[in-house]
Amino acid sequence: MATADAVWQGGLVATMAATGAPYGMIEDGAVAVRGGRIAWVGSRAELPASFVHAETMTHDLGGSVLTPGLIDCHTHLVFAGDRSAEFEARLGGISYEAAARAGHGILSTVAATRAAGEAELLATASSRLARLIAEGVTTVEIKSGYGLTMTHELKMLRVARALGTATGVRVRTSLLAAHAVPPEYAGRADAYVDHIMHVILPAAAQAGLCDAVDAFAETIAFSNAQVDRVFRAARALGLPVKLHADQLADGGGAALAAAHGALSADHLEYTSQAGVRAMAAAGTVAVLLPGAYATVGASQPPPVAEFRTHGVPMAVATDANPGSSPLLSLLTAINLAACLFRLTPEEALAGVTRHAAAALGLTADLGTLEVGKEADMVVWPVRHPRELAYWMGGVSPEAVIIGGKKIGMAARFISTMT
Ligand code: DI6
Ligand code: FE
Repeated sequence: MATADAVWQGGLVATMAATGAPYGMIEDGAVAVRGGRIAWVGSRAELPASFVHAETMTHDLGGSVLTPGLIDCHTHLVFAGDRSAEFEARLGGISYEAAARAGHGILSTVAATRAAGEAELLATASSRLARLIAEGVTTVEIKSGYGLTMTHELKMLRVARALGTATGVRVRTSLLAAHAVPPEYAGRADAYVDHIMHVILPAAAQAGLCDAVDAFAETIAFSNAQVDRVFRAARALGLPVKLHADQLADGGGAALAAAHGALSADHLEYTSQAGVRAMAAAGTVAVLLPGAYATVGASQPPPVAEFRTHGVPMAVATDANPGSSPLLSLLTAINLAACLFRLTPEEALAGVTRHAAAALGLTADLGTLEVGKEADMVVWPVRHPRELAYWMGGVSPEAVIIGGKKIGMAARFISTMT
């Protein structure tokens, strides 16, 4: 049996694996890491002595909680401009849809993002990403969708990739060219969809810049028939799809996503029973976005009880974006999911670990602390994992580990380093 590079032990290990134990929990657990992956996980008393040699770095958790790295599976982190005035106006009574129709909304961010250079976008998105990382996020999905031309969509996706290189965080990109009809195609949505299918999508795929294709199915955005065309083109290129669905009304978006075998359908406040059933049959993950729900002042929560009944996995994400969800805290997202959508703290934490990995198609490598997976882990200064959904702000990791390497570190861990 080979030696471990590092062992983390002496705390509560919340593996988040579906073992039957709450949180997949192991009291006084140990995780052995080799070559950036998890080589062994279990009760500390049972850790085979053969794993620990003179070169093995041993970290004492000191009673803290170890979880998988958090995964934010739905963000729009790359954008320019500021929509705080629109926020103020909406609080004054204008609806999100009315603001969008009046040309504020998404299109105002499109204008600012087109005008911004790559360096500016990288700088502003880096500081947003830093705030997610500071709360234990080790994998983040980032969408395009504020460029809406080939040049500007590819620019956004390059910035998203560069964020991964610059920070060491795992970044998955989604092409969201079907986010809004750009001004130059006003009244000609189908012609813009043709342009996505024949120009933007093939260019993004060819450049290896997108890991998935997303769309916004809504009356203020694209019809189901238009989304269907985009998704067919995506799948013809071998790209998985996902959908912003049923956020403002039941448009049958969940069923449309399921019909395409989508990785996820996101928002889902108005999803019908038929939509839930279709998602269950297709294995499509429900991504719940309580930041958007709260910010747009929605009143109908997503059908959480139906998702439970039908076994649809629920993920939770920030939807970080300048309009409907200016939320840069994944821990706040899980608190909101618990308070507003009545997820249990365990469901909420599974929503940013195991099920978020599934929403990105990364189950084989991420989302739980199990042998063979990447050693992406977070040490938390709490006594029980339920506290991660309980506190409203203020919890910071003691250490963040990506692929076995520490990227954030409290003093007591630094002192154990050789
Ligand atoms: N759903 C959202 O919540 C965001 N986009 C989307 O499709 C909103 C984006 C924005 O308002 O800028
Ligand atoms: Fe979104």
